[in-house]
Amino acid sequence: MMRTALFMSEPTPAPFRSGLAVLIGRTNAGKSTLINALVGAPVSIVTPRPQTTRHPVHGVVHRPGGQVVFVDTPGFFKTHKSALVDTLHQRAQESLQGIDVVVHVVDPTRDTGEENDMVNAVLARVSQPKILCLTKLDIPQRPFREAWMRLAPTYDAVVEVSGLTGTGTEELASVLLERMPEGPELYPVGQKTNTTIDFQAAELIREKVYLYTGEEVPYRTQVELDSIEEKPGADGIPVVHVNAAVVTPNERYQRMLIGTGARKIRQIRLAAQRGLRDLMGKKVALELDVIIDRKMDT
Ligand SMILES: Nc1nc2c(ncn2[C@@H]2O[C@H](COP(=O)(O)OP(=O)(O)OP(=O)(O)O)[C@@H](O)[C@H]2O)c(=O)[nH]1
Ligand SMILES: [Mg+2]
Repeated sequence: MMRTALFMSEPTPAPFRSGLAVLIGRTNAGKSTLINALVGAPVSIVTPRPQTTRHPVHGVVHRPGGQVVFVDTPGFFKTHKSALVDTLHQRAQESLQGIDVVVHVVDPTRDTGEENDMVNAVLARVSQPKILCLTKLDIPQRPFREAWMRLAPTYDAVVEVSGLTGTGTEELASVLLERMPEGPELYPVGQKTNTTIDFQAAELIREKVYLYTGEEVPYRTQVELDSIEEKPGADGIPVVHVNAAVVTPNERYQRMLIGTGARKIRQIRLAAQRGLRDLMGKKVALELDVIIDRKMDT
């Protein structure tokens, strides 16, 4: 009798929830920075240049009550028309399939421009719950905050965050988790992303290409990883040998990537080598070629 009473008074445990939340927004809004803050690791590359993200990278947030898998997407960008821009917009839209919640990431320091009209057109076709996420909360002047706040009634919730400092990210994770369906873990405990080490290494090199080259050069390049192999160094300490190539469509871009006296490619290589060392936690020797693939020149 006593036992039954005790048993009856115990609260029913909350169900485990899991699902996919896609981050969508204009380019440079801060989607990748936010995903990295949520996960607590650099799963997606970040640069100040538009259209940095090219692939829908997953960032996994594990909580005792569930799991939220964030899907990063290429940002919408209106400035120039190219095959790459079209592909990126296509990928962003495809990322909305099979997801549970949509997070519209906006930068309240910038005007709600044409690119946001493109995002709104995509969001209008979405039936899943929509969360408005205003980021860059660490910047004191956010002149477009009020304009976005007026749109709050058209969303299921509004959250303000800073991807840079992490403020508000815990709240965003909770708001999303409570909207996820009941279900098992989608990724094993501890796994932070869906990408391979080869992909991460190639992305890290691409990040440095974006940071060290100007104008349209980053948009006329891709990075291919040829091999990653660990060998004992002269002092017995293992060295990870990474061979990769920056691929570009013609000699003009090749020259720009190599730079006078090969200074540009050396800068890229050394910065990438440092990044790879941090990523792998081991000594890294990076060999980086710049090669031409004329098929890209279409
Ligand atoms: N101050 C501040 N800067 C931020 C914040 N989030 C992102 N940034 C900066 O904004 C720029 C763009 O950030 P990303 O995270 O690459 O933006 P994105 O939305 O992923 O951009 P795409 O991949 O091009 O669509 C970078 O220079 C970031 O450092 C933030 O919360 N505060
Ligand atoms: Mg990005």
